[in-house]
Amino acid sequence: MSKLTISDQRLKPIADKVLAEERLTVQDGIALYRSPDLLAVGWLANHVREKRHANVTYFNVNRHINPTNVCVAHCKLCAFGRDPSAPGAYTFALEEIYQRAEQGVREGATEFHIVGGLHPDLSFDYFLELIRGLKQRFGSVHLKAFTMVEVGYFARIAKLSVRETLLKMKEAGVDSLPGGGAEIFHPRVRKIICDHKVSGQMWLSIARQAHEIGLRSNATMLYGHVETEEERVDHLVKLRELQDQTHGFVTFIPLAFHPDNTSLSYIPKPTGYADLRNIAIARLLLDNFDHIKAYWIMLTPSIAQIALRFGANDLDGTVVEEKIYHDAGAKTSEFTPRAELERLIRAAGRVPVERDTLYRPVDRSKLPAAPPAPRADLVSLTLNV
Ligand code: V47
Repeated sequence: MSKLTISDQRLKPIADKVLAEERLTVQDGIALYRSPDLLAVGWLANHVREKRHANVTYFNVNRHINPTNVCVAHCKLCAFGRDPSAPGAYTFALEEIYQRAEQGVREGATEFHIVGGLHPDLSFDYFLELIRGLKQRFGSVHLKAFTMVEVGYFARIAKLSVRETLLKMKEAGVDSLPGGGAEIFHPRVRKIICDHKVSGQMWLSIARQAHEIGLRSNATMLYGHVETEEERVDHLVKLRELQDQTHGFVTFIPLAFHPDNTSLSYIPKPTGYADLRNIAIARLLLDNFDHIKAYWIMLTPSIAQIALRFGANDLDGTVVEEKIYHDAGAKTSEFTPRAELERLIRAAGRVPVERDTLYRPVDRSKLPAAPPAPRADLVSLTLNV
């Protein structure tokens, strides 16, 4: 590894702590955000990353499924949610979801990432049925389904406690929860960007309860809108405190705000500099998280690749179909084949390892055979009858 060169001398005491594996404080976090010396911040994050993971960089083969974009929340940050009768509103029938899932299995997916809008007319039972149906058909695929925000909404419409809701989800076949909906926990920010979502406190409480019943989850932070550096550090420290207690978070994913087609479209687009800084500071502050993910869809593959030298040790997956970022103006592809993910990782001097959702290496020779693709002639025959 190259030598650390610090041009911003205020970073020196923080560097000493990182090298001594001491926990960083809120003030350290703010200093890292304010320092112009991004390369030194990145060096320190890379040091921590290499101590934990050496050269290994994870990716997975997954498929995102968004059952509906109909949503009652009307978050200002979001370009995905629609009113039921708005142009572009959709809700998949269960059969359509199973078809998408089957295609995912044929492509080798080991994970379905399932999140959607807060639909005013679909019951909690509909979503339980969806999960049961997926588990029945594709039992070996990990179901990472429903954010804390959706769990809070299900509990409300089904008139259940959060714990009962989570237990029913687990019983139906949910294996873990994705990290979305966390945004920034501070109430000042939530009031502006996502007024009707569960509070930050509630998001954390739902995550805690999920972990307590054995459902692990991810965590995210949405940056680059109206939040201050103090509010970002507060968000990260709150996640660190909960992780100290539950050890239930698997990975942390910093998410850059994409403004197009949202009510906050006057906010400038994220910069590569901000992206790398957020990855690096997450790696440094979240000393009790094993993994920091550079989500290539949001960062672009080029920045995600550089992030592998700024603290990240995971590129996320093949994804295939992505709506939340693309509705908000993302110009990335919706799909990156595994060979390309491996190429990006190798070109950054790292060693690619395919993982499952819980970061166990995937041995493809042990996976069940994928179902055969439907024969085009038979499909058209059926449709013609
Ligand atoms: O919860 C919504 C964010 C999240 C916008 O857990 C936006 O493995 C930017 O959580 N600009 C969904 N961001 C994505 C997400 C995620 C992605 C990849 C992996 C995992 C995981 C989770 O996207 C939302 C919200 O925080 N979001 N709208 C927007 N306009």
